[in-house]
Amino acid sequence: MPVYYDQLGRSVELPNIPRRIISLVPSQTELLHYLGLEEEVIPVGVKHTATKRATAAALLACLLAAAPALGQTKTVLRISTPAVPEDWHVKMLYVFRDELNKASPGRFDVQVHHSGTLFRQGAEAVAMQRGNLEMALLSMQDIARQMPEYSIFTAGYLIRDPEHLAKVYGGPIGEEVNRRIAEVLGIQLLQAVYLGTRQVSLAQPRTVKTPADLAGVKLRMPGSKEWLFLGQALGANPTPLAFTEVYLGLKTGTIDGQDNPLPTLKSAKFYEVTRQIVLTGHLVDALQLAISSKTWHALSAAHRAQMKRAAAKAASFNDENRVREERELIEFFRAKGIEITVPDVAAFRKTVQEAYLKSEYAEKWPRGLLERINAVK
Ligand code: KDO
Repeated sequence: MPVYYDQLGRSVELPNIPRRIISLVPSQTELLHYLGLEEEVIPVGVKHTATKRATAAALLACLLAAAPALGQTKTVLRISTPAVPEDWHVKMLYVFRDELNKASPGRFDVQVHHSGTLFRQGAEAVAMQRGNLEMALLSMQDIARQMPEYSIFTAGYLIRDPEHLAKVYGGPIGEEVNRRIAEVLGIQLLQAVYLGTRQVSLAQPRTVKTPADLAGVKLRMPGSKEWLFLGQALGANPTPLAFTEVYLGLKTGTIDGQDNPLPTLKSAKFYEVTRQIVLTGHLVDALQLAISSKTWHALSAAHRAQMKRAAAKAASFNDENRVREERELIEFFRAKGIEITVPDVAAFRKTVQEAYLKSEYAEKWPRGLLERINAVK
């Protein structure tokens, strides 16, 4: 039996609206829209505890009051990301938009702002907290800046592979972390997506077997101390630079190298100014599709559910394409004349893990969380 929700997310039962009135609007969908209601089909036999009966009179009054306005204003959802349009996680945002539009035609105006044109990289979380931005693709490094205990998610060689990543963020650990982040930061993490496995790339080739071989290499990292620490743990000389500046930095020699997953090297065209890729695989990295609590709480329960479903579809699209590309790109880069080298990954893992474990970051990690993450199979 269909259940209808009002804008506060309360479910209501529709009264018998006289045919005379129904004939004023072209379809049941539009009628619901004018009433400020939406439809969600709840399987027969599932009891919806919050169901409240609204009287026919109240709904009719609501219909008559809403009729002249013919439709409510759309909720604008601006999504900010530094990524370029060719990147899977930007393409994914259009999947999110289209899925949401399919579920709720005309209700949302999803605007994708890529290439850091709306907010610069790293500024998105604060913009959301100040009410200046509705949505963003955040990194766990952005979160850790305000919640140092979650720097655990920025540690190299912690998450093992994309499956481990999906299980950690999509299981009880993710649920707990998301709840805490919502409470403390006023930001809801809708969906974790796979950014990829980060590798080191260099503008000029050199022998890199162990972290000692990266000594003195100006390795570009995004501009926060959590990122710089990762560069340092890898043995390099970390140099902060915004994502949008990396191509030029590699070309002009301001930086010697950078670290990013292979699909990013392709979409942002870094490979054009790269001579060597060192397969360190040092960070199996996630991004979080996030929405400000202010925007989230203004939505009905049904809209929130639609948004979650749209985010999950977008994530599958992104994750499948990224994982596939990571497999295929080695050959693509080789064909471009880029040298692909395999270092002593065990040596990198040991050095990086030790650096994290004895850092001030590890002191703040929630007790037992490291063991719980490692135990996720
Ligand atoms: C980068 O700047 O290297 C990085 O990979 C960091 C990520 O957290 C994320 O911001 C990403 O850039 C952008 O989405 C571009 O892919």
